[in-house]
Amino acid sequence: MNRFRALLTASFGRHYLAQAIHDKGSRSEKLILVDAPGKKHIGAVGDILELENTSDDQARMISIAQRKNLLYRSDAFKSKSIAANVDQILVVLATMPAFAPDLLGRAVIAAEISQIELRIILNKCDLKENIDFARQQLIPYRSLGYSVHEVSAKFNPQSIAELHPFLQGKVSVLVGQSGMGKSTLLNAWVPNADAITQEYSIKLDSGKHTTTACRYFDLPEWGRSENGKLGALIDSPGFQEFGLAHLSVSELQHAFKEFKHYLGKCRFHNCTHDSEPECAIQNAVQENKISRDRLALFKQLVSDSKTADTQILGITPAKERWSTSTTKPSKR
Ligand SMILES: Nc1nc2c(ncn2[C@@H]2O[C@H](COP(=O)(O)OP(=O)(O)O)[C@@H](O)[C@H]2O)c(=O)[nH]1
Ligand SMILES: [Mg+2]
Ligand SMILES: [Zn+2]
Repeated sequence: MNRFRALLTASFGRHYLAQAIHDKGSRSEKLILVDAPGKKHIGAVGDILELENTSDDQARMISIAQRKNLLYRSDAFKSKSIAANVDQILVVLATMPAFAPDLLGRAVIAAEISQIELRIILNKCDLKENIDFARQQLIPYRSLGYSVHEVSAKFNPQSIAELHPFLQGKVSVLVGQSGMGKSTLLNAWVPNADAITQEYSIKLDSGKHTTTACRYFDLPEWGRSENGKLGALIDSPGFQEFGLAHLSVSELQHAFKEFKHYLGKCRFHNCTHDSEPECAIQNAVQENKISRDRLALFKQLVSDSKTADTQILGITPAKERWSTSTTKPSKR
């Protein structure tokens, strides 16, 4: 039996494609259909697999190498893996249509929990009339230290090229609501992205157009870092919900960077920073040291987390959610 290592480069539900990894680290162009038996073998784009050939272009999944991290979406009953082993999250926002600040806030928390670098890309900056409003919404994030890159994927190639250094040698995952310009950005950075998408689609589902697939794209030569590693982009389906319901209250409050200084200083040690007296976090909001919106997001996430605990008992059907973790998703 011929066993070999491969990179999982496309996923559509439980259907996976992989490409063999050669000894020197380069990859075969041939797409292999992966048969993943059992629930133990839930893969994600970016996973390193051990495969065993069953035919010329098909293989069985033997194992998944230990992950650095994992981005997945989940509801109360199941979770769907999206991307593994990523170096950074690129949150794609647009001036028009206006982006959902709640999704950005959640993406930032997800990145903090998994210790993944995050960059905010504000696209469609050619639409000047909406730019000030968008910038205003990003002020809290800029002051927390997150990089914001203003670009126009469609009309300003220079603005896109300026991001090359930040993509070199890294595996970046694009996340965002649909309509923000994710595909336009991907095409600007990876000129043959459409052709590759087509190949993945044909192999995955015999030509049906799957917009819900996750796909891995190598960057062109400019994406190579000084030590020779070629960067990549992972495209994920657009989302409207970014659920973090699996996080505990303790995990949540540590993921809000600006809370750090105040934790442990509330009157009650189990303070939920909601309406308790002498709460250091609420006081900091009063003094404009913490943004009101960020505390509101924290409360919402705590509430989501409690609702999910109820949903696990099967009381209410849950909506689909997005989340990240450093481990495999549980049944939740
Ligand atoms: N004005 C403007 N429109 C853009 C820009 N980038 C993308 N678009 C348009 O926004 C729409 C959505 O873009 P698309 O890349 O499909 O978004 P996705 O759903 O996030 O993949 C399309 O009509 C694009 O032509 C930009 O920089 N400026
Ligand atoms: Mg798209
Ligand atoms: Zn408090």
